[in-house]
Amino acid sequence: MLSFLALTVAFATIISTTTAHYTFPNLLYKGTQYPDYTYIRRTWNYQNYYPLFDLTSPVLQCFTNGSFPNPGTLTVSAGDTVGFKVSGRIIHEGPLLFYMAKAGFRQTAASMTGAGAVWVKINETKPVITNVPEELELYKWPYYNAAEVHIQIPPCLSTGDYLLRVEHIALHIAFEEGQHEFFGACAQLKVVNGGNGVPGPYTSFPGAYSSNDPGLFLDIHRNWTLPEEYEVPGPPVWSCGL
Ligand SMILES: [Cu+2]
Repeated sequence: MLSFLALTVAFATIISTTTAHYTFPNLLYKGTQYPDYTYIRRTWNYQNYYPLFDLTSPVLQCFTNGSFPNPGTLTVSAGDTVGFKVSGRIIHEGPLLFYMAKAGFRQTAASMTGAGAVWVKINETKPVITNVPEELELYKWPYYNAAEVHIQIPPCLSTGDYLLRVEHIALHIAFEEGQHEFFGACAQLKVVNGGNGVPGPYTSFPGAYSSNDPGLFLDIHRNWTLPEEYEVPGPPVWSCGL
């Protein structure tokens, strides 16, 4: 009886670990939700939804490992908004980030790897302070519990092929060094009607983050009195200055 109980508890733990995690399998554009891994590279965890912990891994580039089918490339205009549907919901606390990388000479969105200093951060979200008295926490992560996330392609971005990288960093157990959980994916886009923006600074994956970054190694539950000063890891955001 005892062993049956132990087995049941172990099984329940496995189930909750799996269902607690999330991927970004569906692109959303102009009211259409595309099928799984259409225009989005199939991620290493597409079946088990595991978090990535290793900040030194090239898997961090696009959350792919080994080969994956070419998902195709979607044509969008600079300034358009695209989204990612979440498998389930983002049920961990932490920042949401977006990066873009432009295909180099003789590369396309489909052929580029995402290696090297090619990435520019185009958006990041910090926690926000709430003053609602009934809230247990004094702050909220804007994308906590989100079922989809959206990003505007910078209106001044130059025309060309790009990878658009979404990333959510879960910090609920980040009080232990190295216990940040990374989730994300890359969409393959052809950006048309672009502008003359000059993006930067550029960063690389791996390389953008280290395990003792103040935004990756902290206790968000206790002794954290100034969430508005939370430092989102990685380079500063580039925008068109609009
Ligand atoms: Cu987790």
